[in-house]
Amino acid sequence: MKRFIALFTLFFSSFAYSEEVGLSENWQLSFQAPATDLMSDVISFHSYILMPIITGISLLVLFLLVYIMVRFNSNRNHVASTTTHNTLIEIIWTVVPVMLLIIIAIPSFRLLYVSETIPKADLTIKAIGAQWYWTYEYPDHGNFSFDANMLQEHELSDPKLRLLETDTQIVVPVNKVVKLQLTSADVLHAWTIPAFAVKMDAVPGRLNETWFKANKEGIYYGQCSELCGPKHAFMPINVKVVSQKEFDEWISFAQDEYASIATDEKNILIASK
Ligand SMILES: [Cu+2]
Repeated sequence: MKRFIALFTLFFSSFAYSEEVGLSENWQLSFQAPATDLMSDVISFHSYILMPIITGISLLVLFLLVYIMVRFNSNRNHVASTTTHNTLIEIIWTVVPVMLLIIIAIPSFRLLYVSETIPKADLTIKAIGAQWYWTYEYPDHGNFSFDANMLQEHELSDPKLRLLETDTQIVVPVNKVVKLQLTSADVLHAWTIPAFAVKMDAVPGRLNETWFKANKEGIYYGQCSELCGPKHAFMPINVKVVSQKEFDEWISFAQDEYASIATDEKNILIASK
């Protein structure tokens, strides 16, 4: 009985989402807590439209199977029925699935449209995938750029978020539309933050665009989501969502910090020539 209750709770907890901000948790079945309106809508779509339909279909099929096994087994039916067609049933099993698909398609297309249409952006960030790290540029803020490399296990502090933490983080202000431009320096990568409902391929020689507007401060974690080579699992993504004031402070820090790295690299290049 205990096991049954545990399974039951597990099943229904899949309708809800984790409360941990920006992070998955052990034994989690469903989504991370949403941090954008788009992700909230995706979760509602899953929980209030898809799950009830799927559950209804599964229960109906299960009921029909059990009913047929009990009612029409050979012990109870010595002479098999030879019925082959029933017009009414055929109309029902064609029309009902079509209606269900339409019910699913309308909100699904709406979500697709929202995710594809970029509103007027408050800031632009360019992410460049590379084997096996991400480079970020802030073209609206002095065009500084920096790399984000995964922290090794001995570099992690508590709580140890293995394969998730990077040495630098992109910082964005809360409740602002961020336009994200994506490309790659070598092979296909994909930039993903589950809590934002953002997943976009980074393709060499092509500039993809997507957007997000985070409505909760916190650190959000994601991982490269396109098989890009042996270290595919080792190029995580960190986004730190902060207040506008903290963002402005970070920008002035980053302009000094990362501009000097760029100058150093340039000097090394010049020196090596
Ligand atoms: Cu990758």
